[in-house]
Amino acid sequence: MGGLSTCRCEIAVDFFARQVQGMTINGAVSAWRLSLSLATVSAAAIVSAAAQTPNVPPGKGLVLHEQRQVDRFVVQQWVSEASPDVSASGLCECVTVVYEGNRQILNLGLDYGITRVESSGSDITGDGRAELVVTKHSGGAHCCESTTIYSVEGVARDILSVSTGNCPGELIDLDNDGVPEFQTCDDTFANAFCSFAFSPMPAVVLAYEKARRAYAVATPRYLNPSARQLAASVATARKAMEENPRDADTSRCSALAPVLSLIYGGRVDEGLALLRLLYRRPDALQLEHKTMQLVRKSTLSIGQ
Ligand SMILES: [Ca+2]
Repeated sequence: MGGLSTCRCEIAVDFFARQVQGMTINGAVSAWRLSLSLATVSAAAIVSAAAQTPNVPPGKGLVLHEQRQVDRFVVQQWVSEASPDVSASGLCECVTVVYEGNRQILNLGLDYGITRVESSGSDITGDGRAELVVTKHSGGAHCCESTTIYSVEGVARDILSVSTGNCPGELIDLDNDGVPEFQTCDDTFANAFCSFAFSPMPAVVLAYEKARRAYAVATPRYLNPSARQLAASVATARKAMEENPRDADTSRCSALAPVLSLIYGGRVDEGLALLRLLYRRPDALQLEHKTMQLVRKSTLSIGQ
């Protein structure tokens, strides 16, 4: 509840500041009078702010499961009356709605998985206000996660919307410029050339681009492997291939790990040259073609 009371006070202060702007204050107004006025206005504003968020089911047969404050928003989760169980991880048959004051800005629809709504913590778009981060997970050990980031300037507008399957994503400021990047991986190659556990999942970075007012894939700018990292990754691949000389699956996926780090880093030709060097089985050409097919198809690789 700490966040709730803090935010309400901000509303109160903002409200008070707006009142002051419209008045002529002479120098005789003392500090304690100001604090007293602020306290009085705060109390009034807290009551009105609390009454602002409507308590209206977003559909038939739904009951309110949880309401919480996220930054300047109120997030309500409504659960199906017919199937009211909510697991410890948050798995439920739920509809999540988001309010800013008395205005509903998002209805995330009916979801049978886990829906999380968080604040980006810092401003991404440059309007001085944090964004809303919505993560949906289907639940279970594998698959599927999606992340949408909304900038709320009047209406909610998505600045990132990405399905990452088995790959979790996180907002992290990789270049310390105050605007977080979105780091995830590409699970396009899961089960394509070997079992899931050994499948390469190249790291991917999406960065916010001011001109496009949206996130775009920017992996080469952030995760281009250094010569040292590449040498270590190639050594690991060679070792795995030597230890499993008869296992074609292991060979394919081991070789692809450093190869894909180059390709996703924007160095496609170098990546393919490395693949030809590392993997010399009869299906080498086939592997190369299928790999590039998957790379081109993926929305998380750079355009080929
Ligand atoms: Ca913003």
